[in-house]
Amino acid sequence: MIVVGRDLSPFVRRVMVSLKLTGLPHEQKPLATTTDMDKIRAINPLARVPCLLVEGEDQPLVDSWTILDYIDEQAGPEKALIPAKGRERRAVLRLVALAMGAAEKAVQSFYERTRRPAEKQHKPWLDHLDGQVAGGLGELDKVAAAAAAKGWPYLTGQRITQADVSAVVALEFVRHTAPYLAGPEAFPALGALAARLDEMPAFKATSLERFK
Ligand SMILES: N[C@@H](CCC(=O)N[C@@H](CS)C(=O)NCC(=O)O)C(=O)O
Repeated sequence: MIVVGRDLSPFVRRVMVSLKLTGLPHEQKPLATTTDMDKIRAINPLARVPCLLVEGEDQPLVDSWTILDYIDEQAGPEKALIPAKGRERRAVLRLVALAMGAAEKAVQSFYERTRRPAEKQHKPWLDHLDGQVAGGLGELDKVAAAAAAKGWPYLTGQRITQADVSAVVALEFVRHTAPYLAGPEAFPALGALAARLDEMPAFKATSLERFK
């Protein structure tokens, strides 16, 4: 399967990390929304990344949620990153939704600041977006602190889930695109989780360092 998009996108990066953690064979076509829009639109009518091209499937899969669902199905129940059912599943989904909500708002804030001329930017709207980013990351930080206090290595217990992947990817995207919101001191418990996960090959291979 081929992932379309660059790891700079938090949605693409969480797909790439998930593929690496589950060990499924994959390639990447690193098309950028800034320079390759026509090629991306030809694959996804929404003109967004990520998309997943799967041999034998009629259509590309679009949206990271859909792609992660496919990855978990292919990985099987032992390796799936989102638990199949029950409280465990809801706990993970809640954290993933917080992380992706923060990431979506961070992307909007980034587009406002980088794609709109300064005189057309609306400060109250930017502040609102940044407040939503800080709200999501702040809640994830509390969960990370509570997990650490229980001696858990990951946000929801002893094994890594999509909650950890999406939370760390969201934090690192915000650090990269809005350092004024998430400097090294901010969100310390989530930052400690990120520092540990960054040592894993799946996170190292997709690091945002190369976009600096
Ligand atoms: N909900 C989507 C969000 C995807 C998304 O917004 N991707 C951004 C890149 S970070 C994009 O392609 N933006 C181009 C645009 O919307 O113009 C997902 O989870 O895949």
